[in-house]
Amino acid sequence: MPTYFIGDVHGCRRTLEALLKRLRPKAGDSVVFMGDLVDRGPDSKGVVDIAWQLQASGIQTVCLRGNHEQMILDALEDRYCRENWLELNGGPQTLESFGVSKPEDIPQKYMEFFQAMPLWYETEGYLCVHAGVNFYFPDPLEDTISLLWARRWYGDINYEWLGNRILLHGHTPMPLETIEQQLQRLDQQRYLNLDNGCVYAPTHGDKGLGHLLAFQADTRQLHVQPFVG
Ligand SMILES: [Mn+2]
Repeated sequence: MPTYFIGDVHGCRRTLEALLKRLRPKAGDSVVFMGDLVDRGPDSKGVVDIAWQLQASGIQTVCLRGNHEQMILDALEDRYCRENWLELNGGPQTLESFGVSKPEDIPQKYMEFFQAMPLWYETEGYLCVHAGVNFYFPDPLEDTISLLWARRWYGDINYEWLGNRILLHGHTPMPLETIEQQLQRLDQQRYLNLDNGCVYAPTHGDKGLGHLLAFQADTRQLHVQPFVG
């Protein structure tokens, strides 16, 4: 019953399909998405639909909320957030995947899904967050802004609080080489980034980015799927 943790998909539906074709998860297995399923890439709707198909086929599927799902929710509430999402954060591609021109027209069941996404998830000794953790909070999992947005927190890790858990996260694209080094030092450092910037393959492929990653809990194997355009 393997558990697979999948990094930031960002609408790269074809790449996700290629990765799942290799992993072949079965009923009873678990798939955990690290957030940012949507925005920037060509088919955000299709990525959410795949997550729903996995769940429907008996695979326990968890989709963490990333800052990009949060931005869609916020776009409905606030004009500044809406402009920010549309101008800087790949919102138009997401709207296009739904065949709509404004966030109000995204079907309600998708918005309810984004709203219901958990901000963290713990399983088999792995604590999963989208972005990071604010270790200066009395309860680090209560700083929801950091769970969605934090960067550069490795130096702040409170190992006493973390205990024997390993922190998995996404959000900050890092070169594959860096991520493979983290994997080698997993027992000492106890963190692993699963965001290799899949969606940036066309623009930053030469900088070590551009793969969709899946980390398999039982074997500690890193599955590396190159971007499929
Ligand atoms: Mn993010």
